[in-house]
Amino acid sequence: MRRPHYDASTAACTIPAGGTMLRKAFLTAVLTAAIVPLSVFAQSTPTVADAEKFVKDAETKLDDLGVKAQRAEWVAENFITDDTQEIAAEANEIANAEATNFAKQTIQFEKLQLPPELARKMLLLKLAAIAPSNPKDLSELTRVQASMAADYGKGKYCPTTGKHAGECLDITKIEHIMETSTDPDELKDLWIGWHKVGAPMRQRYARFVELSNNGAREMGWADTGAYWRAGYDMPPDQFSAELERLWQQMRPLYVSLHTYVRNQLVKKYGEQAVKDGMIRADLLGNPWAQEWGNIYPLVAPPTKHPQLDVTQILQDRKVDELGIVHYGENFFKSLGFPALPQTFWERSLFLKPKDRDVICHASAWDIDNKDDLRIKTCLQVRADDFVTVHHELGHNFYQRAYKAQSPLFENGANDGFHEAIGDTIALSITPEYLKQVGLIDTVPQQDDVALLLRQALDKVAFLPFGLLIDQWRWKVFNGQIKPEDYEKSWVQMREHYQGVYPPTDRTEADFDPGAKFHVPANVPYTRYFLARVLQFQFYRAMCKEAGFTGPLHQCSFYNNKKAGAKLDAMLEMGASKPWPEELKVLTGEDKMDAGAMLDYFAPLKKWLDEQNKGQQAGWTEQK
Ligand code: X8Z
Ligand code: ZN
Repeated sequence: MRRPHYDASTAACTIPAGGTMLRKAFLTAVLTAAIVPLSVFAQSTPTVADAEKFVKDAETKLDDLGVKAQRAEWVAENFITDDTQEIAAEANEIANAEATNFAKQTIQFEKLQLPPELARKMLLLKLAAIAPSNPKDLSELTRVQASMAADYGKGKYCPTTGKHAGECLDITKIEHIMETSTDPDELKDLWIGWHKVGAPMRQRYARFVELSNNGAREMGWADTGAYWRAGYDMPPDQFSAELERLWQQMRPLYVSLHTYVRNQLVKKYGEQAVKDGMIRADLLGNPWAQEWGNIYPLVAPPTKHPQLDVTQILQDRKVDELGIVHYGENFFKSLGFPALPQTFWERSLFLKPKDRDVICHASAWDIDNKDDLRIKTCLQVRADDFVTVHHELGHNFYQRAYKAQSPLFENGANDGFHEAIGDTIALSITPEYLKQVGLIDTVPQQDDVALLLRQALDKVAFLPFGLLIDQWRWKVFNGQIKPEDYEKSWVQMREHYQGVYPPTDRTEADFDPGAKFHVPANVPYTRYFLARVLQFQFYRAMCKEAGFTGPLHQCSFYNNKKAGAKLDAMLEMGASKPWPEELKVLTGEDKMDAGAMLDYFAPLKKWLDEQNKGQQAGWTEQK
């Protein structure tokens, strides 16, 4: 059972309105009257046959109704109006209520010894949703969520001075300017301007937290964060410890990169780029400082062999936005996956419409849980979008690979898996690959350090960001962070994990978390942290399957059917088994391990540490 995803299906990014009250896209449009009374099996002790029937009914109903809600959501995100929001909110509300009702009923079967497959379905059903049972609360929760998501989608900054005075810039335009601008005043202005989108959400977010927690508690979870952490086939505390273990494995690499980039930025911008060893957040080529690849030209090592510039190559070859999607599809086909259905090309949204607001944040959908695959993006011809298209298609090909599973298993092994598939493929976009597909004529002499630095700016720089969003939200949900400290704690966590600071003083009138899509859209974020780790594990395994023996970062498994088959073997399992078992199918390992990522970047780490010699690494946080 999927849900709209922000790209991912079900498990992947989920959508605003119904949002992540529902773990899957079980949206339904069914009437409350159809809900089975909780006491249905209360009179007699239920049997395994009762459990089977119960699960089957739930799957049928939720899957069927989910499709309707997905359609409503698709329209709402493609045409943001009060009416479409309301229609989607209604559908999501019914779906959530229904799924929660089924989840609650699973308790009746807890004492039964069920066969493994049925037991897993029961577990997944229990994790399906956390809608509050009070209809007034549910209605308010759904609408608060929908309105925050819509406000984000409609968000614009209209500068009154400077180069863009008189224009109104949406996030796609702001990202685009911040990608290449090296004017610190312009960058600061855009950063501040975009972050204004968050402030009006502040109170609604606090209310959302309250209502969402009510739902979670009714279901027996300590709070919404605990519910989120329960989806990883291990006790929630163990999951937190796993994250910490992975982060500690990679933190030294991050600190080395941070130190190097900081020094280069000081050379470029002077002391205004740093404070107590931290980097000013607007100078990193991205509104959230989450990926830094765009500032590669500012930090590039001196080399005779300049790094390939994918944006330039695409533009030179006159590849348009749709062309980028064809390159993505072609890669999957080269691995043995069948072509996307014709409807994908007819029904997807590839470009930002000129005449209306849409939710531009890239997402992948599987509207009918069968073949109605789509993506929704506002593509531009640039390197970032080349990778994003592979990312999105990874969701679509995963969805299709597990479509033969029964509805509760139509999902990723966990949400980090769903986020990692397309990125795994994109790691194979090497210079050799670009030549193979005719985007360059000859493979230039390569400087490994340059290539790895370009990759690290996106992949490694992202790690603390990928971690901190939910570290913040988990504390918000469990009450350790109170509404009156939302902004202060956010700034502190950005400093603590990333070592970046805002270009201007922030106060509790601000709400910077609201300026990052996944917060108003209520999409959990730890999945992206996991995906950064997993994609290197998947990639290493596929390279091995393809018989590649050189340095990991030079591997491309393009055109390798054996590697494709190995990947498919895991994808088609969907959520039918605990993720460690599925990881084993592809990699032979049953633990998440940052070792593959560290191997990949090993030559860079050595080089960075040489460059950083004599420099003070790290930073001092403000208290
Ligand atoms: O949201 C996404 C995808 C959709 S699941 C475009 N990503 C995260 C982000 O943009 O913040 C992919 C990388 C991280
Ligand atoms: Zn995604």
